[in-house]
Amino acid sequence: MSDGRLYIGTRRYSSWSMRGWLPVRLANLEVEQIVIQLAGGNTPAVKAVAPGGTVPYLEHRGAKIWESLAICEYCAELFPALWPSDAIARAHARSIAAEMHAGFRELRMAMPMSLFRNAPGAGHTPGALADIARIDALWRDTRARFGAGGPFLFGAALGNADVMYAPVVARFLSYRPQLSAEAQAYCASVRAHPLVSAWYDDAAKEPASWRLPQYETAP
Ligand SMILES: N[C@@H](CCC(=O)N[C@@H](CS)C(=O)NCC(=O)O)C(=O)O
Repeated sequence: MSDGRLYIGTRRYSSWSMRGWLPVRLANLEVEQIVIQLAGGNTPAVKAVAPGGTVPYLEHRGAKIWESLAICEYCAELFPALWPSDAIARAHARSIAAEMHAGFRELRMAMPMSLFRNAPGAGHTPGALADIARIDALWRDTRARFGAGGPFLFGAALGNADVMYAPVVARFLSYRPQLSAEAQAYCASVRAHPLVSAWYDDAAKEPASWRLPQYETAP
């Protein structure tokens, strides 16, 4: 029986939905999934259901959660392994997750997530490249300090910090900015995770009529 609902948007474009869906699946929440075709902003069907007017939006056993990072936190209450068990590592994980949630605006604007787009060189604005340099350094530093024992930011398991950066990985795979060897290896590991692969597979099955030209060809 379902314990609630997870509303997400068109998977091939909705980076924030990916950040809500992954922890829900990692924590094995039993929720009905409702996918809303996004209109590219101000989608009436999203505004009609989500308190913040955006997806992802999770309803679970009476809880209503409408920010992706808050969904990560909620899922970690039920499945604590989504954050590192060590307090210092956990503080670092929360810092980098929050930095993603609040920042990297230039990257997000210049390189919108479009899962099947192959556009090396597109969107390489100075601001986006500065964000990418910060992310590359942040991933290398995190892996060097906390990543021993596995391919993800905090080792063997994909956790909330990786979840927050999974759509960044998707962007890097489309737009192919220059990255360190460590960052490239990290991107390959995230892409190969079974749940990330499942997200891509589900996205590929969405109707062609849901595609938005502005995310397939521009910038
Ligand atoms: N800060 C929000 C951002 C969510 C967001 O902006 N979602 C986009 C889709 S990726 C959205 O719902 N846009 C409204 C629309 O397209 O109608 C979060 O972390 O959940």
